[in-house]
Amino acid sequence: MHASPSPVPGTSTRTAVSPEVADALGTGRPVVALESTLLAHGLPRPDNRAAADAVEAAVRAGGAVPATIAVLDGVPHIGLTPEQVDRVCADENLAKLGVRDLPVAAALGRSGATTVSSTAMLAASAGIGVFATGGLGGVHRQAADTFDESADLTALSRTSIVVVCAGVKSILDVPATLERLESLSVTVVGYRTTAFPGFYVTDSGSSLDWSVADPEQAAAVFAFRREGAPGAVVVANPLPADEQLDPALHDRVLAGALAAAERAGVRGKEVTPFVLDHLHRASEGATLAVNVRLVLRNAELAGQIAVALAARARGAAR
Ligand code: PSU
Ligand code: MN
Repeated sequence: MHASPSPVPGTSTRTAVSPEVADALGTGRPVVALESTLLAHGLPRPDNRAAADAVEAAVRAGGAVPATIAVLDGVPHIGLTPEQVDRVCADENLAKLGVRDLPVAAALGRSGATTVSSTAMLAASAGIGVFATGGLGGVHRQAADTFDESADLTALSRTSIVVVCAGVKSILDVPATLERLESLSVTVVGYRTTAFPGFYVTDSGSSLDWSVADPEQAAAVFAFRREGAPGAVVVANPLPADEQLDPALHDRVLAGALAAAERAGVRGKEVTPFVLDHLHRASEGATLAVNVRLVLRNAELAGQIAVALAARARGAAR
């Protein structure tokens, strides 16, 4: 199967949509976007390759068509062939592309993995309503000094999409990130909980005002959000307590990872990959297993929400 470039309304005519995704979008079947930065920069090689397949399978288990997004030779691809996923997972020098990097990659013909910010933007422009990831980027713990705040936040303030995640990465300042999400008017709901999840752990310690009980409610919230104001609906989906990382282990390895990043003088977009990699090593793979598990759960729930959204659209058309 080859992804033949087909133009998407509202995006560069050089965006390539895979035949399966184009067909699903054209016939109103549910589609879930998946990002590639978590594969290329968040999970170690070669485990990332199996994770990529498992995440797509989880979307299908939820009832939707997966659309993994990456930029290859300057062209944003929505839906990848197995060979293209190989490339994303194997290339050690693959760039990490946020929204601001997309025009440069396009102009210079470069390849890169897309973050939450750029994946959300490309997905929404292609008409995809639901996106699954692991944990959002946000306000880093030293942000008062470094100003390091993920572009994910501002992108979500202006992009109409549902993002299913396990909260924000626990390497961040979680309460500060929730404050920024409020300032930016991003809708945030817990999935069957008002305890905001803490990525590797079930409960971050921060709480939410709202929760939804099922995929239909999540889809309904998004339907109203889309009519009202641009911006995302974040569906925060916690790991069950018996599947989370041991919170004591979490706190111990996290402190070590943040200290190592500080000592190494890591800055900018290298911080998140560096800290995640350190955690995977320091926990002897425990954070890696939990990271993959939470992404799979989010992908399946995203598939179910996409199904509910497609059913609403059919109902409205009747
Ligand atoms: N979720 C994961 N692992 C990841 C990410 C999300 O489980 O590696 C990625 C996403 O692509 C997100 C990025 O956009 O981390 C945030 O990077 P930064 O903090 O540099 O904005
Ligand atoms: Mn940053």
